Amino acid sequence: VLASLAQYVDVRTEAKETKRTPEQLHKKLAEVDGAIVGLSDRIDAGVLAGNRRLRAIANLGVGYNNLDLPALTAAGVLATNTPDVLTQTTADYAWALLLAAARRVSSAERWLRAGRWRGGMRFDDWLGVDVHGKTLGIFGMGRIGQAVARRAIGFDMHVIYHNRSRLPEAVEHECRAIWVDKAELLQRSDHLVLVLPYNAQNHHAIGADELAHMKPTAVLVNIARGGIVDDAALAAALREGRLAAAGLDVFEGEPSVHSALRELENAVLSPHIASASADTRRAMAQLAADNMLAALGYGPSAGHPPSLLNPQVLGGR
Ligand code: 8YV
Repeated sequence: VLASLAQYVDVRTEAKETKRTPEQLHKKLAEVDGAIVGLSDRIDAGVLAGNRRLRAIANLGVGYNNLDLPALTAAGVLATNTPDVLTQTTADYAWALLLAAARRVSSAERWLRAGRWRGGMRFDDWLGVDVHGKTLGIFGMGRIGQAVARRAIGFDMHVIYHNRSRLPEAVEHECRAIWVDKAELLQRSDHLVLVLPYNAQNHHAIGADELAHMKPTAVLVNIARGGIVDDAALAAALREGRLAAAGLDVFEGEPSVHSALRELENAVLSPHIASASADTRRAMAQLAADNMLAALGYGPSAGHPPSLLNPQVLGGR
């Protein structure tokens, strides 16, 4: 990927283990024509202030709530993301979390590794909840939500979904999914997967009230964004048995994770890795690189980045 960039532009790479501060970002962005950034890089009017050089930001991710798009557009900076290439891998991971949480995989493994499987085991030890044959709720039915739904067919599940807008009938039919309102989604879902984009309107879309309407035998999976779920309210529901289990890949304020969640045996937790397969991460990096080159006017799609988020900027150039 780097070589494909280096054919046309001077590339600077940076190992980044800790989050960059806005001041560091401001300084870095002033020195480059384009930057490939990650979700922990918040690109807003502040970090762009006074920057006359920057022309493109390529986000390494499909979700781009880290980008202030109006600010980038106002500054004349092209912004891109990485849709499609991660859809299937991310949908696979929703299932990994759902199955692991429902069948208590992580907790059982911890128990085994701790050397506690010594004598016999009771017939009714390690009982989980079933996934097959149940009703799967999907909150957010974009590309990834639809890919999650299609996999449910193999588990003989009924799929209901909630989305701002209903899908075309042909897509609903293909996914065998039925639109319901949010209240019905919460009440009827045996298990619920969150795949909606994060924005100010859906901050804590799943909070104490919503959790109170879910079944106590339900598993909640969040592969969307931290902030969509009120993590403190979720931890309380899990601790008090008002929800069977949760599979969480994203957290409010990540990389720190609410201590109450970390203590729970019925929460399967992972560090935002839903798109992390070798093939998909390579494809994401290549798409980000292709977007960057095209935005800077190089390569086969010069001037037309494949996944441009603010085409208005091109009109203004
Ligand atoms: C991250 C994601 O981009 O695409 C998204 O929206 O959340 C992930 O794929 C990935 O973890 C790289 O930071």
